[in-house]
Amino acid sequence: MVHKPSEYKSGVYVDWCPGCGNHGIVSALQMALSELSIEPHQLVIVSGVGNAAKLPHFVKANGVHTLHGRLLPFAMGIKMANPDLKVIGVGGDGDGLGIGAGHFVNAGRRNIDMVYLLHNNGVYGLTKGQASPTLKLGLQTKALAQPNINERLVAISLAIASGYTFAARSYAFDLGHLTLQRS
Ligand SMILES: Cc1ncc(C[n+]2csc(CCOP(=O)(O)OP(=O)(O)O)c2C)c(N)n1
Ligand SMILES: [Mg+2]
Repeated sequence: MVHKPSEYKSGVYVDWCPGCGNHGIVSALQMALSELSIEPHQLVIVSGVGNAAKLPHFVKANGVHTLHGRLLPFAMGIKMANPDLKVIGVGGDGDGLGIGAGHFVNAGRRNIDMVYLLHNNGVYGLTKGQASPTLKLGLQTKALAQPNINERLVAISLAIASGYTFAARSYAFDLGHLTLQRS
């Protein structure tokens, strides 16, 4: 049965700030689910902690909001125990590449059949803008006393080095590219 993208909205109030890229990502996800005709009951979305990690609340599907940085072990366990389910992990760059960096690397080694959406905004958004591992050297956010003194981690390079066999990067408001639509 085909569902319109709007039918993948959960009805939970979306409390991300106006203009935040997270809105683009959840819209693209709902468009992709519609295009692939995925039934909400066949899907599980698993997140860690952060602004990005609120996403499972906003999508009509099964959802688990787990611990900071620990979404990948949860998601991999769900997929291995229930291979017929579609499993999507989602979280921020702090969640996935800071506290969860070890899981990020080892999930690539396993490379099981699931999707991981990493919202990369360069900051710990939920806790007001501290530098995440992907913030560029020399950038200063409101929460930093001085410009960032660390080199950034490039998520896509780490993904490829870790063994992920499909790794792609896009822009949060390029919905056509995010959903791999061709004009
Ligand atoms: C174990 C633990 N350490 C620290 C925190 C505080 N904390 C909450 S969210 C967060 C980082 C969020 O950044 P990111 O994952 O990039 O998500 P964003 O808010 O930018 O989408 C931190 C450090 C926590 N909740 N749990
Ligand atoms: Mg972030």
